[in-house]
Amino acid sequence: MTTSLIIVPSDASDDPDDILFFILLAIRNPSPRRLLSRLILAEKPGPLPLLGPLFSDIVTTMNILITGGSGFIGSHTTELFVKDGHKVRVVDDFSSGARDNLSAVAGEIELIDLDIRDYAALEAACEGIDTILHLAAIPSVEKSILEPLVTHEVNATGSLNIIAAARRRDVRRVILASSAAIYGDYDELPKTENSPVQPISPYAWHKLTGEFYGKSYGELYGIEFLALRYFNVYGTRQDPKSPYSGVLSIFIERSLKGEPLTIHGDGGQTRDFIHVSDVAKANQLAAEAEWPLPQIMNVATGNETKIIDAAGIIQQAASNQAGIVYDGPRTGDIRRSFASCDLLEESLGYRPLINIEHGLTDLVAHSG
Ligand code: UD2
Repeated sequence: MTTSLIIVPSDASDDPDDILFFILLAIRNPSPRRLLSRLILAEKPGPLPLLGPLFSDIVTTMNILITGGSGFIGSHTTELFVKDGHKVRVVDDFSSGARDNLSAVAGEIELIDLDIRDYAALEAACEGIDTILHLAAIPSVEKSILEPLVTHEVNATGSLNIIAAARRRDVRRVILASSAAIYGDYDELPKTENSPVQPISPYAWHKLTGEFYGKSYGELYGIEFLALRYFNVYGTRQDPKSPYSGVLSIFIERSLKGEPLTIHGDGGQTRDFIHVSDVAKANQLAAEAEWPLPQIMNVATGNETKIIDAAGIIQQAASNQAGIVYDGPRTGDIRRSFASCDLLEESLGYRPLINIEHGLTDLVAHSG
């Protein structure tokens, strides 16, 4: 890991109140990055002027391996790390991702075409890496029900491969992309990291298995392990083509074609929809934050949105008058889902920024 010091020019504010404010925040927030995000959250007039002649941003660059880096969440996250000056190695087998998703950073990353089931190749790819962000998976509940063995191999054994390879190659930190699916149908709301886990699909078991392996390796070998439980992620590059794609990507595609939207059930079911750029930011902060951190964190907004309301926002943004067709509810559909994201805020100093109206309107505008 490389650490460099950047000195802020001394023409910044030397107001004693600002300097005192900065020192107090610095004491409470030993991580410079966390400090900066706190400064932004505090709505003071921009972080740099506050630092004054005292200086101070310590920028730490790392060698990060992102599995599934060409996918929907992976490619947005990869772009963010590159933008921030980190050295990124992407491992992907392009089973659901695409090289095109990485076109903006193609010359700036190392890209290795491999399947995470190939342990030897994976271990070699971990050489010289500080942190792994493990996003590669077959992220489909339905596929895990239809093909439990192959999805187990990729999602569960694949995660163990990552953690075992990290240990062999002295990788300091492993971050696993986990899922709200782990909470299953338990009706406590909002879901906190202490809510009981009740997997009701092979996919949820795969993710929970990865969490347990990670925790064990943390205890046995001192690997800094954390699992981020993503809720319903949406944004550009999400594939709308399968019937099991995220509801918002399906609604946007149909709206742009002027087709009616199909709602399963009465549309009163809710989800905690989080924009992919907020997820990418949470990934980045989790990689950069100082240890210790909680081992499990929800990545969500804390807001619940009815499916019928999301449909309305999309139809309006796309000027789609084709209406809604109601279909029977999906078997096993969860009625309400939203998360507490207090732990995310306390630990990483971050609260997702993009609200659903803005996120969807913008997405429709960019999907045309
Ligand atoms: C999400 C994940 C799933 C699993 C699950 C765990 C996605 C795409 N799916 O399923 O992999 O992790 O959470 O709890 O992230 N709907 C419609 N019309 C449509 C499509 C969907 O009404 O054309 C409804 C669907 O019945 C559900 C809601 O929209 O009530 C959200 O569906 P989803 O598939 O986007 O997400 P979810 O939470 O069911």
